[in-house]
Amino acid sequence: MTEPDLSCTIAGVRFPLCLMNASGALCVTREELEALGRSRAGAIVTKSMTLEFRKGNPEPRYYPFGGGSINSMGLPNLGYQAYAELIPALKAFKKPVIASVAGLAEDDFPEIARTISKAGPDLIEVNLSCPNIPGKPQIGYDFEASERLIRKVRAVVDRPMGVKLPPYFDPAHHAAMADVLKRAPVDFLSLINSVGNALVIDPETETVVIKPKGGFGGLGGSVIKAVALANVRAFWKAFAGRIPIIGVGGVASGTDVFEHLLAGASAVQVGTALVEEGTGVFDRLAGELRDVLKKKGYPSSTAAVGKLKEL
Ligand code: RRO
Repeated sequence: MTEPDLSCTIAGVRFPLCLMNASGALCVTREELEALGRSRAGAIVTKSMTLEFRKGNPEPRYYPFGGGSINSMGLPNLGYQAYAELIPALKAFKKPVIASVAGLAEDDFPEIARTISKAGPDLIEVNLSCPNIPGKPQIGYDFEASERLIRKVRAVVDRPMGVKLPPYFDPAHHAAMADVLKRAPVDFLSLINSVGNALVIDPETETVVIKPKGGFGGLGGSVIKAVALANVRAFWKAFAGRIPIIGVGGVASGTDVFEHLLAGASAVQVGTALVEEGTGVFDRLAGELRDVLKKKGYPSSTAAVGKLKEL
């Protein structure tokens, strides 16, 4: 059998490999973004950007443990102007550049999006789901605010745009967000952000493991894979596969990628495994995915998308 094709196309943009970093993972500085450019990653995703430079929350603010990680980074980033200046240089790596847009207030989002769109990223990912800013609830859990914000951003960008959503845990919430997206359409979905406001405890020292918010933070890694798969599947079904999905959550092996594809993802992003392993993770995952697809008789990653069987 010839080698499986691991490329994909999302919102008209071709990715040479259906694997990339999750926003937040090794993508804040110019050096980190260029390292992603040089790596096997199929795209370069920026850290979510705000109007101003942010140092982020006090440390320790990231803690890996067997099975995953907890973080409360607090949106450390260079500020959107810096990313607007960086994007043209990042495009020299000949792979898609995805600008992740955030904000501390609703009107920050369109202001940032307008300028960043002009810098020419291939796609814009609007982060509706940061769980770690004290006093700021995740926008994706407020359906009216989400719809308002999507409309405002859509009106000022001329690049394909998608939204990064928080995990939902009830079909009523999947349906409510799907209704928002039917009224205020986007070009792709990134599912899911970390599982917000989890608490990891070190029983030895009897303490929390990260400093911000009394130890509460966003859970990532293998422990959230099942939640991520459920959200990918729910939205894939809600739109009968018509909105491309980037799966995020618990991807640490080629088999994990394959499961995201089966659930309905066209590509996947890697967070915890990238932070723990470095950019070599994309080579390993690409090799493992190729082997899984070969063994299963799929000619391409695209051929597996949404092919999950139900009982
Ligand atoms: O910076 C963070 O604390 C952070 C963000 Br913006 C996000 O969207 N998800 C996350 O787990 N951490």
